[in-house]
Amino acid sequence: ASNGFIPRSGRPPWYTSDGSSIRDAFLIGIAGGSASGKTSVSNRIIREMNVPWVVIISMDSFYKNLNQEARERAARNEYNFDHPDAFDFDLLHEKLSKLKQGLIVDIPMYDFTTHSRLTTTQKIYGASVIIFEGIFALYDKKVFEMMDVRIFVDTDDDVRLARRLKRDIASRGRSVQSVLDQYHKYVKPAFDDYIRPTLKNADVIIPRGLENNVAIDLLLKMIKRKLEENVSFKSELAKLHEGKHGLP
Ligand code: UZR
Ligand code: MG
Repeated sequence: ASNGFIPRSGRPPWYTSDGSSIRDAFLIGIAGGSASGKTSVSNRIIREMNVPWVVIISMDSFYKNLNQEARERAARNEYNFDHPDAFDFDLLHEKLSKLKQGLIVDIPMYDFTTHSRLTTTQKIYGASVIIFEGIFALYDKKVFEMMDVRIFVDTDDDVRLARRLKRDIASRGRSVQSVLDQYHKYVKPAFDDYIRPTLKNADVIIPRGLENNVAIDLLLKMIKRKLEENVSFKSELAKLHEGKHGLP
């Protein structure tokens, strides 16, 4: 995609000097139940790929802004944050499409204490690899069809519940009772009804999450190979079509 001139400070290697993009960013989706290890797997991929311009975007950024009535329900634990309706998939699609074209994008920032979008955003200046992680990463067709690799982290329910208990008590100031209540009321039904079925949209399933070194090593090799193929294919194309623009 040629986007005309894009002002930027420093440019990824696949931009020509006039600011046009000669290849799309590589988009990896990582889905899985709550506390399955999506964030940890994403961080490990980023660390081990060791390529510049790699970003993680979390589904949490795309929670809908709640109105007063919904905010009151949320305060009473009567709002379902584990349901697909809680997310703004149109906005998500718009932002990921732009990132895929290498454009600068403002990602919303969500404040879970007020259940609303902050006025500030996170600016992302074109990435070569975008990892999008979240419980519904593989739920919306127009979103998952954009992805180059679709991953589902498949961790046992009991392991996930144990982790969720620890995490919410340690970092979200919750009680055992409230975590269990939320788990039975929202988290478990959402997993069974909406999240687990997205396993069929995955290219790769990682059993046991971050503990699975063999699967993660295979995945890293595959991503690296795909990236190399993509770079060389697109650079050949670019040379053919533009003559003067080679990749560095
Ligand atoms: P993961 N969630 C929170 O409780 N607080 C936050 O600040 C962000 C997310 C919950 C969310 C969902 N539901 O169950 C889960 N609520 O985290 C998804 N309320 O996040 O995939 O990291 O477990
Ligand atoms: Mg997470």
